[in-house]
Amino acid sequence: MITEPKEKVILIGVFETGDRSAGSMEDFMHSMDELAELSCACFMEPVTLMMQQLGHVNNALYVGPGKLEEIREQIELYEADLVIFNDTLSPSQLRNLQDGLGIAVMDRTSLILEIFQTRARTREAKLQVELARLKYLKPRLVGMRKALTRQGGTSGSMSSRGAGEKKLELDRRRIDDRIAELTRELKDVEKERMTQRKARQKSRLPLAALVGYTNAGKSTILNALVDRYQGQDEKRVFEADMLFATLDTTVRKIETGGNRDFLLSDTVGFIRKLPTGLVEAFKSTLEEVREADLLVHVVDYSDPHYREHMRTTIETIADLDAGHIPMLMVYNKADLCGSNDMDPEWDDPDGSNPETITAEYPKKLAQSQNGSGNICGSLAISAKEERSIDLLVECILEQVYGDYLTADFLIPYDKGNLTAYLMEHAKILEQEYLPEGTRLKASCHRADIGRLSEYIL
Ligand SMILES: Nc1nc2c(ncn2[C@@H]2O[C@H](COP(=O)(O)OP(=O)(O)OP(=O)(O)O)[C@@H](O)[C@H]2O)c(=O)[nH]1
Ligand SMILES: [Mg+2]
Repeated sequence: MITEPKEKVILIGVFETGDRSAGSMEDFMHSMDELAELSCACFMEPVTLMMQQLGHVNNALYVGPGKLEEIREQIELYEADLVIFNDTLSPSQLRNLQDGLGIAVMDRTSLILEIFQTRARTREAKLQVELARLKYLKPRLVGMRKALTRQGGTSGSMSSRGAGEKKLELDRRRIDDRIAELTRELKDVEKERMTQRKARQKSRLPLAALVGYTNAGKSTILNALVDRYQGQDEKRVFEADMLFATLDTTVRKIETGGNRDFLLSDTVGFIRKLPTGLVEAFKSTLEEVREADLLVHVVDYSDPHYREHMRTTIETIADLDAGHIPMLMVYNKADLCGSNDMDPEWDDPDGSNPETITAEYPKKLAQSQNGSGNICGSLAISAKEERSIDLLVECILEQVYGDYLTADFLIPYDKGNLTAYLMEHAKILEQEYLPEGTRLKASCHRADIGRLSEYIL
C-alpha cells in the first residue's frame, strides 16, 4: 500500500499577556495541544511547537518581528512544508508571513475549515462548509496562495480536491457569485428541513438536543439510546475518537413506551475559537438546538480541561440564541476518570472528587454552581454502560415530561375522538367503562388538562 507522505508542519502560537480574555498560560498550552490534534486530524505531522509571549500580537506579522528569523531556521531544520498559527490571521498578516517565510501559511480557522471540508458528507454540510471557506478566503486570496496550491495533504484537502488552484483562478467577483449561489441553494435545503421539522412538530413530541465539545461522547449516547429502544443498526450514527466526527444533525425518535417518547438530536461538536463564519454557516444545521425543549450538555469528564470545554459550549449556545433553554449537565466518561492524571484544582460539580464519581457513577449530582443559570439537573455517567443510559433517560423524561400531571377523566361515549386523543398523547394509568362514558386516569400535558378540564372528575 502506498501512503502519501504527511506534510510536516510547525505550529506557532502567541500567548497574549495584555489580553484578559485570553485565559491562563495553561489554557494557552492546551489550545496549542489542541492545534496539534487538529493538524493530526488533517493527516499532517506536527514537527515542532513554537511559542512567544507578547503583550499583544503584532499587527503586521502576528509574532514579533525578531521571531521571523527563528521560524525560518526551524523551517530549514525540520524541512517543514507548512506553518500553522494558533489564531485567525488577518489578510495582511497572512500575506506578510507568506512573503517572509516563503512556505505555505495557514491559521487555526483554515485548518478547522479544511477538516470540516474533509468530513462533510451531506449536501447541506458540504454547502455550508464551502460557504464558510469562501467567506474566509475572499479577503485572503493572495496570502493563501501557497497554502491553496500545496502538494501532499489529504485526499480531502483544499489542494488535492483540485479546489485550490481552481479557487485561486476565481477572482473576487466570481467568489461573490458562488457565495450568492450557495446561499440560494442552502435556502432550498433549509426549506426541506423546515418541512421535516413541521412534521416533527405535528407529532408534538418533545425534542432534546445533545450538545457539547467535540469528542465528548454525544454520538455514543445517541447510539446507546437507539440500541436500547430501537435495536435498528441503520439508525446508528458515526462515533469515533477524533475531533469533529459528526458534522450533520441527526434526529431520532426514542420510543420509551407509555406515551413517553421523545426526539433526540445529535449535532456537530464545538471547539474553542470555532470560526465565526462556520457557526454562522451551520446555523440552520444547528436549528434543532435552538428549537429544543431541553439541551443535554455532554461533557468529557475525564478530560482535565473539561471546565474550559463547558465554558466554550455555553458561549457557543449563547451565540446560537439558545441560552434560555433548560440544560441537563451530563458528565460523561466517568469510567475513565480514575485513570486520569488529576488536576489538583479539579473541583467537581457537586464538590466531590472525580475519583469518587468513578466509584459511584451513574448518579445524579447536586445542582451545579457552574455554568449558566438555567441548569436543571446534573448527572455523572458512562455512555458505555447500561445503567447509566437508564438514568439518563429517566432524567431526560423528568425534564421533558415535567409539565405532565395526572388527572381523572370521564369522557362521554359520543366524544370518542377525545378518548382517542388521550390514548395517543397521554400515559393511561387506569381505564374503565362506566354507563356514562369511559373513565381514564391519565398523565398528560398541562395544556391538555386545561383543554379537557370540563371532563375531569
Ligand atoms: N471510555 C469511554 N469512552 C467513551 C464514552 N463515551 C464516548 N466514548 C468514546 O469517546 C469517543 C468520542 O465519542 P463520540 O460519541 O464520537 O463523540 P462526539 O461528542 O459525538 O464527538 P464529535 O462528533 O466529534 O462532536 C469515541 O471513541 C467513544 O467510544 C464513555 O462514557 N466512556
Ligand atoms: Mg459525534
